[in-house]
Amino acid sequence: MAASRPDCLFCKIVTGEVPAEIVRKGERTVAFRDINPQAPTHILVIPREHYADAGEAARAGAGIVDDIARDSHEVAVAEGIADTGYRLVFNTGAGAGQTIFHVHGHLLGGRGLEWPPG
Ligand code: DGP
Repeated sequence: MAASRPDCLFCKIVTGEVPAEIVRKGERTVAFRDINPQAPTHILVIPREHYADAGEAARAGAGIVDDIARDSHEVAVAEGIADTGYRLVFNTGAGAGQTIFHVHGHLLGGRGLEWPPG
């Protein structure tokens, strides 16, 4: 883990170097709308500090995954999708579709969500 990585797109969103539609700034996380939404509500919730993926964040033992889950729920309430149901997804590893290696929870809602996901 590094506090910030100069070559990381999501670290640059945290610092404001790269613009994003930010919906929540927390002490330990930042939430912003996904540039390529897969649902009416599609928000990415990321820690301010750099961890490559959910496994690395969990192993750090700093409560990062808890922070993401808690703050995602808060965003879901604010977005009005907590009552109808939402999905919080961590693509972990390239084989699972992870393309940005700064851990992020995908908060998806606002439509019916099928199971299993593709
Ligand atoms: P993943 O494939 O799980 O690593 O998800 C990465 C997500 O990041 C993907 O849904 C698209 C989103 N994304 C990529 N570049 C940007 C960007 O510059 N701004 C925003 N807001 N989202 C981005």
